[in-house]
Amino acid sequence: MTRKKSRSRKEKWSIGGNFSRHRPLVGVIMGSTSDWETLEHAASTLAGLGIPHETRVVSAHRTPDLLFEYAESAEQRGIEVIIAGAGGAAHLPGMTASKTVLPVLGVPVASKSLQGLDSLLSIAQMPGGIPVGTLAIGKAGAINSALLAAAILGVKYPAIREALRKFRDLQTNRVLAVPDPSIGPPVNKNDHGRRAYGWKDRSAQRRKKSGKRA
Ligand code: RP5
Repeated sequence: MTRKKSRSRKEKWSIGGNFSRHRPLVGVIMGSTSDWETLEHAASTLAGLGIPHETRVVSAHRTPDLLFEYAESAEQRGIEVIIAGAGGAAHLPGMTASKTVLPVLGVPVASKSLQGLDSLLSIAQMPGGIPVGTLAIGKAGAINSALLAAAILGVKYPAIREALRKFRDLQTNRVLAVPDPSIGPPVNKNDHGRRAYGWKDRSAQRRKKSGKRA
């Protein structure tokens, strides 16, 4: 069900370059399938920007050999940025970073007992010498990990840089489109920022249903 949700999100604001046949540039890994709920926001953001990526479950504690293999082979396989999300004693991002010189962006997944504060500290408090770019806990961090990956890749790939610029413009337009939230969004079908984010014009839907014209 969640995979379906990601596809529709991609369709709503796909603004990226034509990288569809390209090898994955970003590896999105997570410690458990339960982390997908969070990391899918990284994946769908990458998809929206047109950045080829792969998604894998790699557990630092339960599949340590797989983690080493993944991190050691990533560069050779053409991966340029790794996004690693984990919760609790979140060792995945740090251990991955210790086995590759690729940039590793860590996403702290909200844990049940400590709401992700444990994940955040486990990921951020790396010893000097092995950095992990640590994002915010949960969905915001997952989205931002993808945007940061885009910014890193954008230095080398102009199409990704432009996709990121477009994303930022759409985001700005979305905010400016609603100066007063008590009034609601203007009914303007040419508002690309609004449509790009799948903002449903409910009053238009209601009018259509009742057969009334605007
Ligand atoms: C961590 O333990 C995972 O990253 C996950 O966030 C957490 C719980 O894992 P499950 O018990 O849901 O598999 O390693």
